[in-house]
Amino acid sequence: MDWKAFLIPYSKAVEELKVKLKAIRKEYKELGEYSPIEFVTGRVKKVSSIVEKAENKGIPLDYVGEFIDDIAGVRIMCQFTDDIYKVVDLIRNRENLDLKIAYEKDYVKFGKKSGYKSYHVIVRHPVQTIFGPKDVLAEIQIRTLAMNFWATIEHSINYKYHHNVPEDLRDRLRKAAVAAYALDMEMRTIRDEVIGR
Ligand code: 0O2
Ligand code: 0O2
Repeated sequence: MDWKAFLIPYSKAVEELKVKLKAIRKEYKELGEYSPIEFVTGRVKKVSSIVEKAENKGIPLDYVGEFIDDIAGVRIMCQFTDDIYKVVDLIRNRENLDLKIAYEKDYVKFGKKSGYKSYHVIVRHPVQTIFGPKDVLAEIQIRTLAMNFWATIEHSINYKYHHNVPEDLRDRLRKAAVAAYALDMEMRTIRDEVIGR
């Protein structure tokens, strides 16, 4: 497998999506309005992680482009939980214009067992290559700063323990996720009260 060539369209998709999403933030700022997007990051999945995920899911390497949807990954951070849904609507408004939505996963309303919360929109984003056009699957994760704080630390703990985090730590992480969500709710209430004053 020529990974270098395989990953070129994915890296283009990440760069292009980042530019487009950052442009949305810029537009709000230029209009002097509040932006539901705080900041945007992106990455192409490491080859070792692609291979590991393919092995775990029983996906032949020739099919990873079709069955692993987060080889191209973009992450949007928001200040408040309601911003997440505003951003989802902004993405939905682009349907059939410069992307197609493959499916969505609402881990904000329905958090994962680990405590993970985030909204995932899996899109097909067209990129132009020297071999012609290619539709690339990309995962857009939308989360609050508190959800990002939790997910970033949980991810590194998972990595440290090679995905075998002891039950007591997993339990504490679940409790920390509840605390992070409570913080999101409290910040939203404070914001609403400040606006109402
Ligand atoms: P600016 O001028 O800082 O606003 P890139 O290639 O740099 O566009 P990349 O490599 O995908 O982006 O991700 P990176 O470098 O981790 O971070 C992307 C953007 O998010 C950078 O801004 C960071 O400054 C910003 N960022 C990262 N963490 C935080 C954070 O905790 N809070 C805030 N507000 N911003 C953060 P840019 O795009 O380089 O531009
Ligand atoms: P990485 O290292 O971030 O690239 P599925 O078959 O749909 O149940 P899948 O394909 O893993 O499983 O999809 P899912 O669960 O929607 O997760 C996709 C991505 O969401 C993950 O990619 C993570 O980035 C993030 N994610 C999901 N669950 C968790 C969690 O419990 N903790 C943290 N920190 N992140 C999570 P990867 O490939 O797992 O990892």
